[in-house]
Amino acid sequence: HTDNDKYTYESLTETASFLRKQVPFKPVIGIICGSGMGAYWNQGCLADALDGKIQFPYEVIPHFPRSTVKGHVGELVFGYLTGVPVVCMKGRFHYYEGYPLWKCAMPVRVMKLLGITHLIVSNAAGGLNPNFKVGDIMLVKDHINLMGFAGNNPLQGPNDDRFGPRFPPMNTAYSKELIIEAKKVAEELNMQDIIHEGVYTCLGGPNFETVAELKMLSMLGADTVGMSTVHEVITARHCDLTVFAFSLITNLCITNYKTASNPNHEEVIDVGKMRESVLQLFVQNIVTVIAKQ
Ligand code: R1P
Repeated sequence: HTDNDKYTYESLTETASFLRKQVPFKPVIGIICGSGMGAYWNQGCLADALDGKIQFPYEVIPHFPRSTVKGHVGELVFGYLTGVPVVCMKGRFHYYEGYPLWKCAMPVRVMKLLGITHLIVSNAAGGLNPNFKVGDIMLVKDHINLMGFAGNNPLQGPNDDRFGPRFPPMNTAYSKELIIEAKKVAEELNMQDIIHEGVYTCLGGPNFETVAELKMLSMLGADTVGMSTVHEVITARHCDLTVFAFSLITNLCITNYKTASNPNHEEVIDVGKMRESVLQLFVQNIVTVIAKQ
């Protein structure tokens, strides 16, 4: 995984100028739509709801990886959300697809070069916290970079100071201010009963976790577990983007040996569909708040 020297500032600038030439406005917010935000089905993704859409399938964008998740429509979609110019990733790249972490996260740098100042990251995750129910939303206040513990990090390799510093801090990764604002938005939408705050952790996947692994994660203080987000957020903070992230709880983690039911990707999609409209409204209102700042 050392070919990240091909993804230099210059080559990502080429990607950004390819896009800039075809989009007549500058996005101010980037939104990563994962499994919880409709990225895995054709209709109902937040990206489809943008006004004045301009879409780029990932395969036409220079230097971009391609989505390999089944039924996954991989596109970068530019448009306006409640009048605010945004760029949405409809579908993301995962480590389990065979991409190294820096490549999974490279679209974040492209969005930065395009001019975004804020990144909204959504994911579908398993709920470890016993107070969480399926369909609840957890605002991410922190993460545990488990793959980082094992020496795997999207920022590995030569550092380019034009993106950010060699040793970026991560203790303030998730904007406290935006968490406060998101809670206000949730109250306005009468969603306060399904909103929590907590710690996300990412494993490499693609298999779901064993009982012993989930018990361990729970002991470590993780509230949700998934297979994304952490490397995107590290890359975003490295280049000084303000980050807001949330998990849609699509299944409850099984931490005993008596339960025979298996977690599966279908339930992840079903819960995403169930929360489709409310989550779109939630993100839309947060975008409005950010744009007013
Ligand atoms: C598993 O069902 C998929 O759902 C989550 C996991 O990371 C995995 O990709 O998706 P997102 O994190 O992309 O939302």
